[in-house]
Amino acid sequence: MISSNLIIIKLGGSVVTFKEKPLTPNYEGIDNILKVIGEIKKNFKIIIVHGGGSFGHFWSVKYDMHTKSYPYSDQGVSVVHESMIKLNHIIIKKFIESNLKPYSIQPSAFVFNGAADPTRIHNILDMTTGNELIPITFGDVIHTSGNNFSILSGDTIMSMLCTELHPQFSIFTTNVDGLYDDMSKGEIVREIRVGKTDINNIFLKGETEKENPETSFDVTGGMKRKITESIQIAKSGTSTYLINGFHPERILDIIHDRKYIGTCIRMGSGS
Ligand code: IP8
Repeated sequence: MISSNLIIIKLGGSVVTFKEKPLTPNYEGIDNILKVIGEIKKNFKIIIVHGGGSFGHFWSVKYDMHTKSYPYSDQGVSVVHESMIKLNHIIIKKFIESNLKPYSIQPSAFVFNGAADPTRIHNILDMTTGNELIPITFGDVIHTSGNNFSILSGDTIMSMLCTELHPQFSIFTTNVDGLYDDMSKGEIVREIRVGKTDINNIFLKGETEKENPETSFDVTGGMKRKITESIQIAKSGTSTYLINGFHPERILDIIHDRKYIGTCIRMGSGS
């Protein structure tokens, strides 16, 4: 059953930071999205996930850490985690300044041994009921088992939350307008129907196109991971939208059922 007044939004690392400039937040990028979130808040419960951008990814590359569960260096684990706490703190402060009552949640509060705990996830939703809080979680390095840790992408967290909570809208913001089936023509795929659209070409482009800045300097898989997670979300009944976070008004276009620029990934049935 879809939760008709719930929206879960991923703030891409390439929107909230300057991805090619180590440890540099993009305050303007954050501010612009906040204005739109303020608008949405009038009618929706909101949960936010943000990515690592030039904070988490910068250090994950330096310490050679990836999504694979592995006994990475303790120093690397500490430093990557600290950088994500720092970025989260910057974003949380911005939300507070905008009177948007954020509540920061580390993913280790609801992910154990690499799997999400459904009860904890429902607790996150409960927090938004009857008050104005906006829970905000983020991609991070988390403990898996024994000495092992792994980088958990905010994209995977999106899928954990959405497949459990069934929001009306799941929206990924990135620094590109959507998915392209032909980068040279600059044409955006408006809709992918899971089970109907042949996604192989789109997958390959997302993985190999060097022109797509979202895919460089990224230990969690860039656009390809977004597609994989979006497909999981679509299969659970929620339509997912990939849009350009530097045009956050497109989120309003989507929720008001207006024409929008972006790619929608949804289940194959229907017209
Ligand atoms: O940017 C990655 O999260 P993502 C988090 O959402 C780290 O994939 C620590 C690199």
